[in-house]
Amino acid sequence: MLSATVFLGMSGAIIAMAADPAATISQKGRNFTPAAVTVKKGDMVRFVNDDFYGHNVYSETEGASFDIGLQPPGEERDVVLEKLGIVDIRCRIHPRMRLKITVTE
Ligand SMILES: [Cu+2]
Repeated sequence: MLSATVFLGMSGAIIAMAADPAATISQKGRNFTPAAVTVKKGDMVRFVNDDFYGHNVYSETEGASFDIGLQPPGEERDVVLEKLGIVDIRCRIHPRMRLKITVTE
């Protein structure tokens, strides 16, 4: 009985993590596609690496900084944006990659 409860709890966590993203950004050909997107505060943004090499998405925007680390080809990473305004997003490996996310109420 106890193990069943634990199992259900874990299932709940997995379902929460698998929530649908408000926006999905593809990284392909050393570009973010789309290069600009608008989401609501608290929305999840999914980054997908559709290239044959790694990327490292990050932001140094004040109050919205994050770094998802080295992302191998084919992997997905999710980020929740909580700060209103424009979040400037780049890739540590490819400095010319630029993405602008506008977070609204
Ligand atoms: Cu990159």
